[in-house]
Amino acid sequence: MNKAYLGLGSNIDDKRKNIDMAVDMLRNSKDIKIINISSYYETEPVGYHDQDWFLNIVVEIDTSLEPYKLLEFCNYIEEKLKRKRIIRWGPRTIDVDILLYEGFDSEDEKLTLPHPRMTERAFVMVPLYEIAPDIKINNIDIKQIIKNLEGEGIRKINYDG
Ligand code: GSY
Repeated sequence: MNKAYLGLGSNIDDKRKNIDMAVDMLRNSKDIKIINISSYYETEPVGYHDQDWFLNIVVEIDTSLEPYKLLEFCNYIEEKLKRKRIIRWGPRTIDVDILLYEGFDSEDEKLTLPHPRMTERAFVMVPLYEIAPDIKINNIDIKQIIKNLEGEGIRKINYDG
């Protein structure tokens, strides 16, 4: 089994339901074991601003799928949940991105790992920090990366009240 971290985000329709359905699909795969899930975060859109705020989480998994098979499965989840994405960087039903896959770095444009923009994005780094406070990305301590993030809006949600 290999450790990987996935970033999930939604900003169309019932965002929490979309995220929960994607997590259920991960959980129901015989090739994936969910190890940890961050809190939900409401996050300001990055890239294209004229759209609703996102709901984002990060999930830690152990998986027997090799990286490209895991990518296929992430794409399958997006298809299954009928991802709508009309504008690049624009609104989407669900995004399931591989952020990190232990022991596998790649510059392939189909699957670049670590995810090429993750260290600039509070909506990835803050939930990742919550579940992996000692991790390094490209040999840089996550605490250092978090300190240098721009002031992008992000708010932790407590659905349990
Ligand atoms: O890369 C994921 C899709 N996405 C997001 C996102 O998930 N959250 C926020 N806050 N902004 C985003 N911009 C894009 S594109």
